Amino acid sequence: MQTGTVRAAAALMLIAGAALAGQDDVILEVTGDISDGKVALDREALKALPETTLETSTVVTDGTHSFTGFLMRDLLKDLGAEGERVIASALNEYVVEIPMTDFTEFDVIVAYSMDGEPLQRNDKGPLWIVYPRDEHEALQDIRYDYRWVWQLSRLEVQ
Ligand SMILES: Nc1nc2c(c(=O)[nH]1)N[C@H]1C(S)=C(S)[C@@H](COP(=O)(O)O)O[C@H]1N2
Ligand SMILES: [Mo]
Repeated sequence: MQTGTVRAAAALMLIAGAALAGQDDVILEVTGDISDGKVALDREALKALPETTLETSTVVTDGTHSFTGFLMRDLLKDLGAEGERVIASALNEYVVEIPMTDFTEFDVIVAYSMDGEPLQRNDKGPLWIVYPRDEHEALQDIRYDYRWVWQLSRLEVQ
């Protein structure tokens, strides 16, 4: 991937922001140890990242589902993130700390769709951190279940 794709999209958003207020809703804010200190990303900026799909079961749904989104490590690389951990926060005030190594060891995705349908705010959306739980026995553990943040709205790199 071309480094900086999301950063460029975020900069464009800032320029267009005033004119398009309300239309290009920010769905993810990233702060902390990243190149620009703080970025606000809308759906379009996130779609600039390579799309990836993951088939997995979850602890909160029946059967397996197909999740589409982008790799967490692609986003973090694009933003120039450097750190040991990411603090992920959700719309419902849920907060959890995730070690950076999760994203290098596993293909953890940030999903915006499930079974081809955009994730809705009232049902785990707009973004949901999804681990490839069926591919790795190590991930079938409560320690990782905590990190499947749904209604994800903010990442703080530390
Ligand atoms: N946004 C958000 N994500 C969350 C949570 C939450 O309360 N809010 N709970 C976490 C926990 S503690 C677990 S075990 C899994 C499954 O949560 P559940 O068993 O409460 O449904 O989702 C995780 N993601
Ligand atoms: Mo939990």
